[in-house]
Amino acid sequence: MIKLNLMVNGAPKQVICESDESLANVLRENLGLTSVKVGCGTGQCGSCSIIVDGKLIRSCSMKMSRVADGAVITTTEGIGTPDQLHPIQVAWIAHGGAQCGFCTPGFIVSTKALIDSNPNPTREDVRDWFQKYRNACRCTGYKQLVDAVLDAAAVMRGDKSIDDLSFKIPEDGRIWGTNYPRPTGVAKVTGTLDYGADLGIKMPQGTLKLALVQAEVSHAKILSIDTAEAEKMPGVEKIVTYKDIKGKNRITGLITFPTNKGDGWDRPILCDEKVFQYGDAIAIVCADTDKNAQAAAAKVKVEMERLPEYMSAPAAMADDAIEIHPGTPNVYFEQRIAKGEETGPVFDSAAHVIEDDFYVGRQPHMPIEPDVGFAYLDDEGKLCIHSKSIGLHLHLYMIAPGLGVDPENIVMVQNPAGGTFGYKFSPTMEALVGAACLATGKPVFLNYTWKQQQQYTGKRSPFFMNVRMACDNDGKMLGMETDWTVDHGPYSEFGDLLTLRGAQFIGAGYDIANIRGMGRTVATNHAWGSAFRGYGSPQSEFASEVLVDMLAEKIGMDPLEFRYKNAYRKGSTTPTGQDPEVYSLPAILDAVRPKYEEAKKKAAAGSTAEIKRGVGISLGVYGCGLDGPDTAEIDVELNEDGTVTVYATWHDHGQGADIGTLGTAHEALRPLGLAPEQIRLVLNDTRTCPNAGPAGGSRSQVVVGRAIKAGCELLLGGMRKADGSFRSYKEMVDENIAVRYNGKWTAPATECDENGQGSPFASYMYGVFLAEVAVEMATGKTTVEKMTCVADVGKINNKLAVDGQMYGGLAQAIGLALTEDYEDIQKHSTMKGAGFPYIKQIPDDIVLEYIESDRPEGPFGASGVGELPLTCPHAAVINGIYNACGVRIKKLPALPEKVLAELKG
Ligand code: MCN
Ligand code: FES
Ligand code: FES
Repeated sequence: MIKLNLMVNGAPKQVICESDESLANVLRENLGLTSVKVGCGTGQCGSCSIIVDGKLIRSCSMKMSRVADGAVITTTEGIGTPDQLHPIQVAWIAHGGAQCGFCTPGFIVSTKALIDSNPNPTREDVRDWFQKYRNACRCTGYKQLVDAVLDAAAVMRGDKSIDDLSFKIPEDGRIWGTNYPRPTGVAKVTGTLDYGADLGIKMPQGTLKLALVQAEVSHAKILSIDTAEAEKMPGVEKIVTYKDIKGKNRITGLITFPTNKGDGWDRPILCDEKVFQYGDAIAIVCADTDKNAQAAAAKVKVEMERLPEYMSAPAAMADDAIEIHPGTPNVYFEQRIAKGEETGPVFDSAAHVIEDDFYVGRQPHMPIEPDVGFAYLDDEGKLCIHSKSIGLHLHLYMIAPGLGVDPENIVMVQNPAGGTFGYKFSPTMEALVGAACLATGKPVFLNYTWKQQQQYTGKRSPFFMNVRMACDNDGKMLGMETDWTVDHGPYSEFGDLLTLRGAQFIGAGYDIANIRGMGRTVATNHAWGSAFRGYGSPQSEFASEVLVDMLAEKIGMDPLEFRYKNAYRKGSTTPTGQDPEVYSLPAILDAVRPKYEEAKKKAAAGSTAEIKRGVGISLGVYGCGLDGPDTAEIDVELNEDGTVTVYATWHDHGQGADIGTLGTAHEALRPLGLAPEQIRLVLNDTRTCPNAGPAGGSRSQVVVGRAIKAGCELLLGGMRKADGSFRSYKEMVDENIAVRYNGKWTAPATECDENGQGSPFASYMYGVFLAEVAVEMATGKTTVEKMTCVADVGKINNKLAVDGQMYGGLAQAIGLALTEDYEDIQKHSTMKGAGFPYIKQIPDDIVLEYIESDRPEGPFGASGVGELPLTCPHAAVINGIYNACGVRIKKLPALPEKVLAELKG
């Protein structure tokens, strides 16, 4: 133990701690300064940034033995507070800099250090600074952060006033369509919002800390699990194995497709007979401290017999491959697409045909906040589980039978989440904390390390695709043939649905009358497939968007004009035979055209022998909703003080469920003339909120939004008097009129049939992406210098949120195009190793433009936005690389060595 006297945020503090403890942990746990977030824990993300003796440091990597006695420390708590915000915090809110907000305190401190050393930084200075200090953000794409820093510096210099940055409610009182800041903004920028790990510190005394015993092989038979030595380790309360689990010990995928050859009960909570993938949980150590739990976990002995590891779909499909789940073939689901005429004769008589193979790989989600959660039994004996779940009701039913608890006896709550990007569409640790809580009867807490986040949560499922397209001499597309194979890892949940996306989105955006194809889902031993922003569209549309470029080139047509000729217009149908709800693609392409022509000129002028510049475009389409009659329910209640409360499970990844709910309810309740703060939000707790469905498929603004609108209209109906004025709460009660209403909406949509035909989504989002890239000829390194996107996401509820979605998604698409991967389990288990895009990889020059077509089914004309920016911008980057240097990368990511090899080849 050592004792230090520190000056923390202006106050003297004494700490007594282990000398090898990290400064981040001491600040968080000993001093309660939970604005200091631990993301990567290894110096790669900057979320733990603080200032020590005037220097910006990453406190996770500083041991207490290196902290000088008397050190002066500043954390976000010392920069500003909710009732006294610092200009940096005001600017962060004004520019929408905090989406999930997990990186935010680290950025705020980093910005403070930057402006202290350079009061008038340029945009490039800011970018250099955040790159140097490794401040990483997965949500924002960085541009709004640079905007915020410049504005904050201007205020601090006296060139602008705080008032210049503050949002002013328009005279008509309407916040719909404005930059109204999200309600959680203040808590995020001040570091006062408690995420899962912060809440964990604040759990009651006696809360057990959990450590997992995990597989370090990808496929094996378990022969024995020996916990004897581990049980004797200090502080150990219990070691939970499959024998302690009272239910089926399986997480059910709630199998959706009757033609699936599996039964959906393939994912163990704790492995019993077999290990199916690297990282699988075998046992849980419950102990008094994290360190004791981890030390004991290392002593659990698991005897295994190794089995062949099938690390890709082709390997698992080989004739001699054994069944990963005995009794279920490795190829366990097939989805056909058949639209229009047989394609054989169409291709035989077509003037031009093109065909190629494509691969989009195992993109990791890489939220800065690793997975975290806890469980306890409440006073009614209910099992309460708090986690990052973005589908509380869904997950409750997925884990209840495995745990052996009635669904009515489980309560699920979402903690503020530091980004999920879809990985939390699958349960991760919910069943683990549930099992540990049930086995010990005590509150339990589990925080993954970033490495565990990488190794034991789902990933984007790789698609192996072959696509053929035919067109006539004028470039009119005539037919398409597709074949796609989905590597879904060992667990089947939602794999069939993902495979259907190949039928729905290969070739989306184009009027193609005749399509034939087949897709299949394959079990492998690599990471299990979970939802990831775009869900199947980034794979599907990559193939068609690159092939369209190749076809355009083959017939000597400009790729934009080829797209313009074939884009949906009245009379066109989607690959599933649905009439699009709006036809905005031609207008979007018209808006892109002048920018594209300009970009081509700039690229030609800017190319040298060493650096070739090029321009690529692509088109993206995705549906908003779960397939078919997607439903949401919310409650809305008039309170005694005249305020209104909305109860909903609009789950928040960080995208802005708070502002989404508020903006929609405020618009729906406009006749009441409420100020925004008179609408209260109770979100994401199954005890208090009806089931509004998971926050996947960019569905919430449309589907939950319509339910909110419906509920608010019912409330207004109850409050409205004959003369058109509204009853007060008291009048409602006196007249015995209900003050709480249930709003419900079901999308008028139909699921796809066995031919992949149907009208699965009531609303879609559309966009065209323009990438301007530079390729360094000596190394093959690609830099995206500018991105432009013209999008139609319907009428916009909140402009800051929508811009933020777009910037952040585009950044993830650039990562997908150039660096991100989780193929090599060891190499790709750190942020840097997995190709996480830091600020210098993302252009500062990003241009967004919207065409707001009124959506017939969306609330107040809105469609969704969340996934549009990750549908297919990566194809624009890849097409840009070809345009620059003649190299066509068909297997992502386009790492420098791959581009260089092609250049040399
Ligand atoms: N919005 C709007 N106007 C519109 C459409 C949407 O103002 N016309 C706003 C909404 O109010 C909401 C946001 O944009 O604040 C996204 O809305 P929507 O497209 O309906 O998506 P969901 O709310 O259902 O969010 C889910 C979606 C998905 S599926 C993933 S994955 C995702 C995403 O959003 N993961 C994210 N965005 C993310 N953003 C962050 N920061 N972190 C994630 O993990
Ligand atoms: Fe410290 Fe990531 S750099 S937590
Ligand atoms: Fe930066 Fe989410 S806001 S990681």
